[in-house]
Amino acid sequence: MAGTLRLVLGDQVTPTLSALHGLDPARDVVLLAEVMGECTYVPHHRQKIALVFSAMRHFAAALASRGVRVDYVSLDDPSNTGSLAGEVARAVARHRPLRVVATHPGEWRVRCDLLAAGVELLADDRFLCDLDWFRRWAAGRKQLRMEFFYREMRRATGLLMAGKAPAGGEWNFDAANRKRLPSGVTPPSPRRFPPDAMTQEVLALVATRFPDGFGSLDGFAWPVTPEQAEMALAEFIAHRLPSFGDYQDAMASGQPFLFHSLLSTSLNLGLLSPAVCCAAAEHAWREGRAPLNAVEGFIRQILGWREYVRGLYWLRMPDYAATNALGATRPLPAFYWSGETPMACLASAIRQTRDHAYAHHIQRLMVTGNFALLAGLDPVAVNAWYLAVYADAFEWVELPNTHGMALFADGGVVASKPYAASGAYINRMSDHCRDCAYDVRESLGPKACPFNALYWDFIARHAARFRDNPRMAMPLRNLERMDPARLSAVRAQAAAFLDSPAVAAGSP
Ligand code: FAD
Ligand code: DLZ
Ligand code: SF4
Repeated sequence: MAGTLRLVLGDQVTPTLSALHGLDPARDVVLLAEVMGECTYVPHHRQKIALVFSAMRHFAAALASRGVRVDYVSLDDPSNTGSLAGEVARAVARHRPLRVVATHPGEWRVRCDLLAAGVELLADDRFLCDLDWFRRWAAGRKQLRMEFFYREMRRATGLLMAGKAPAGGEWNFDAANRKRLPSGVTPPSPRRFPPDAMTQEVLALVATRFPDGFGSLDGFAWPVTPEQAEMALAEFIAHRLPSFGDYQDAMASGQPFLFHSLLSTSLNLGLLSPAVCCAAAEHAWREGRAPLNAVEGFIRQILGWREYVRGLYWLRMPDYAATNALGATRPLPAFYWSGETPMACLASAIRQTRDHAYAHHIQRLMVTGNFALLAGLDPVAVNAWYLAVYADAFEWVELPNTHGMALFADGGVVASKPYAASGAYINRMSDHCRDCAYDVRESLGPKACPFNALYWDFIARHAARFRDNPRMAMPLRNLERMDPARLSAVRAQAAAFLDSPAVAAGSP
């Protein structure tokens, strides 16, 4: 008979995890389980499955080397039930523990399954803001704006503070962070980690069990241990953080990573702590190794956005996922899986997603997200796509970003206005339009950039809803100024495009 059975989930590979607090190596057992149900609830990118399994296996080996009793159920175990609840039940029968505990999972669905299986859930303390603090912050507020949450977090943590004032006199340097990548600038490549023997075994397993799954396994190079994640952080701080701010919103053909950190997988799996990332960035600024606009921009993403979306997810779920404020119902086009579209910006973002299980924020928000918003794609299908295709996607962080920020399906909880843009934005921030089959300057005719007609159709379709939103005053004024005959033609063009084979529905 065991003392406590301690379940560790795939995104909980953190040595200091609450589920491991007080572990008694003589009596307790740690359970990790690779299960088919978690691999198929959305059609995950194969690199994501491999990343989770490899991180779990490395974590299990590290625990075992410290003398911890680890019960590891592999996907190929003939007795594997295929579900986390099933594996907890089997492990209970094997070990007959006094209690079963786990750290609170990162998805509502898993929370329900574990509670139903009798697992005691402990708070997840791997974040900078605890959920009670967030609830108190949110209580009684009409609007839950990230910017105000972020300022509170700066004050609470002391990060980038000069006494009671923000360092540099401003809370937010976003206005300085919107540069296009100049031609001739090549960002330094991020540190990548070639698969070791354990990861190679996982890659072979995933290739065999998911032969037709979405995404390439070639070039898998994610950090899978805390040591690797720390090396990735150090490399980012030294070589790419200094330009992170300037080119944060830029996009460039053939440059999937630019100056981004690629740290989201390590943060979300728990290989790296958000406090360590923020402290390393602040330290670089205090030593004069990175400018304030870069460091503030990076810290805001982690201390602000990442903590904010987590608080919001747990505050609003499960109702949050069921909202559809803009009544969007169109199925997901096949090109979201294949990348086969003449729209160069979309093709680039989706092909890179297929190759690397990665796209940076502006690609997710202003290319694939913007298209989904303008075209009125069904939020359930879009949310499932984002949850599937990115190696860093776990519902607590994916859903508020997709449903709220990109799709405005929550009616304006996350975003104060929809992030809707015509082709002009994409042209300003990237070089994609140069090589596109469409002409970004045109809104009408066979060569016209589809984003243009879709944008005006979107604004016209939702004009009544946005009339009271001061942040939408400018596009609405421009809509009113438009010649009615031209507007009708533009809207007809948008409708014809949406009904054309170019956006026909499809699955992976
Ligand atoms: P960097 O640009 O280097 O940023 C540094 C870190 O800040 C990231 O590693 C991440 O941990 C954090 N961060 C940045 N922006 C956000 C944000 N909006 N919300 C939360 N954390 C943020 N991020 C995920 O981690 N998982 C997701 O499933 C996810 N889905 C998204 C879906 C959409 C539609 C959008 C618009 C954004 C999504 N994001 C998601 C946020 C962001 O795009 C990714 O965190 C980022 O692209 C990861 O790459 P990076 O590590 O190079 O980030
Ligand atoms: C994403 C994922 C995958 C692909 N596989 C597993 C698994 O086999 N076992 C596991 O414990 N977790 C897995 N995960 C993560 C879960 O789907 C889910 O996102 C987390 O449990 C939420 O905390
Ligand atoms: Fe994208 Fe339009 Fe530019 Fe083509 S012209 S790359 S579709 S924004």
